[in-house]
Amino acid sequence: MRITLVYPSFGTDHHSLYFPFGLAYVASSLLEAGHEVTVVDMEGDRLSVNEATDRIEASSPEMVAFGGMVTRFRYVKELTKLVRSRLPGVFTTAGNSGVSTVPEVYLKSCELDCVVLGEGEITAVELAEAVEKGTDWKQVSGLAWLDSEGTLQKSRPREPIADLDSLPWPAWDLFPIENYVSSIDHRQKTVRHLETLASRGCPFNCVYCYRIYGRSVRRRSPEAIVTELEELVKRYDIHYTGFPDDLFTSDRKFVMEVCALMKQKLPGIKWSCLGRVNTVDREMLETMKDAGCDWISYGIESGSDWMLENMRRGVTAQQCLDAVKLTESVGIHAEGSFIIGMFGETRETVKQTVEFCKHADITAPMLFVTPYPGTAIYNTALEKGLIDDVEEFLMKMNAADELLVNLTDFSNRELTELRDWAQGTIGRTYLLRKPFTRIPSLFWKHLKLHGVKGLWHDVRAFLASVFSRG
Ligand code: B12
Ligand code: SF4
Repeated sequence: MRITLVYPSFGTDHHSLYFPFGLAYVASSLLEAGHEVTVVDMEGDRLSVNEATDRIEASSPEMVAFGGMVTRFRYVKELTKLVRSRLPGVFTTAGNSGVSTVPEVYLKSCELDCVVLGEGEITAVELAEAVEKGTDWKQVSGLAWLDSEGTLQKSRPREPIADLDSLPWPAWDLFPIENYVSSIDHRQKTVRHLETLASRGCPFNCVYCYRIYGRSVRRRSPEAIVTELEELVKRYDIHYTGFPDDLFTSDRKFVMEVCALMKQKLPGIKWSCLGRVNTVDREMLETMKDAGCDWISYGIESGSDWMLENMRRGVTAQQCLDAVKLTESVGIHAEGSFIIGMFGETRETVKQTVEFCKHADITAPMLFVTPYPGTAIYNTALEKGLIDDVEEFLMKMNAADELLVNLTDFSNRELTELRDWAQGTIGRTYLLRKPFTRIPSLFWKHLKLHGVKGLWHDVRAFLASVFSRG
């Protein structure tokens, strides 16, 4: 069957590219099942909606399937309508975190015959087979659709894939892979890079987080991970990699095994991962460093114990500080991410976050808390009537640098001012500690990433920190 997979655009003016692993895994499973698969990658090829629609049409598909996280809803909406008008008989579906959390909104607003809930590889293959053979696709597990009355219907839930090593490697070559490999990486560095997925799931329970793979963690074998990385080196000459799992460091033994094998088989390769402050220790970090790890991003989120408790983080600000210092002390760069505007946020808690960053000597963008569908705070926001119209909310989503839903007692203006002040103060303190190296390096990074707009953003944040009050 001819199937076209569509990766909707990221929707920002950034210059780095993130490879869509989910869609690439679905693509390789469909290929393995014998289908003819085309990818229309709006992100990797920088396509406009019209260009993407032309390419979809030119691929003469019998089925079109859309990926993209919840922030790309508006593209799925627009594209599915265009596809339906140009290719009326084609079967349309979509997968990923958006459709898995708010399937009804997607099905009502977009031209989709059904959506794939959760892990997509096996469901997509069974769905394609049913559509191709003309059998009743509603019998396939892991799907949702609207019945003739417009009511949401779901088939049986799909069982998680027990053995991740059984999956074929992502179908990198169906995508404009060279654009990804040579793009600026997430550290804003220019180095040939491509990441790999080591595990699915996270055992923790933070209230702002949605885990498509749930709380029980499935891991690939270290051998399979390293063999895949060796292939990436051979095929694409990568020098840098990473593990964009929910949480790479959730199991110490696993991390140690992966590191031992990477050290042995991939000596020159450097890498990064997402970490959690209560899952690392000195020996583990030293082993990671020894195996090439040079960057860990910790979700710190707040410097206030009260806010961390509100977020069900299960860690204290002191633990966060210790982990950042420990990581830096073994020679790995520690990056922190921060959010502002959680239920219960006050001027005092924001000041604690600013103080935290001063002590930790780190800077990071401070993003507005957004109650993404599927999270505990989304349900609370709905209950409190803070989201009137879910579709409108999805249409506005982007990268959380805009305030979409205010969960605090501040007015929108107060919260935005507070964010600008905190962001600016954190950045200014960080830069002025080593002005001759840090200022030029930050400006250069932002210029590379966002052009002149990025620089202007920096200058504004700096001025805000000087002139606004905390
Ligand atoms: C890497 C990553 C990113 C990368 C980009 C990834 C990309 N290429 O799109 C970066 C760092 C840029 C990023 C940014 C953001 N991210 Co992000 N990100 C992730 C992360 C950690 C891994 C994604 C991944 O590759 N997973 C592995 C693959 C294999 O899984 P998958 O993508 O879910 O795909 C499977 C299924 O979804 C399904 N599927 C997927 N696509 C398709 C398509 C079809 C046709 C079918 C049938 C099935 C299907 O099958 C796949 C295989 O099983 C996830 C967490 C996670 N573990 O998923 C968060 C996550 C997706 N991100 C999230 C968020 C909130 C964001 C941001 C909004 C954060 C922010 N505040 O700015 C931004 C959005 C920016 C934007 N403009 O859109 C949330 C989404 C929440 C939600 N309810 O939807 C997640 C779930 C994190 C979380 N735990 O809350 N992110
Ligand atoms: S934020 Fe990180 S640690 Fe918390 S539940 Fe999500 S993936 Fe796990």
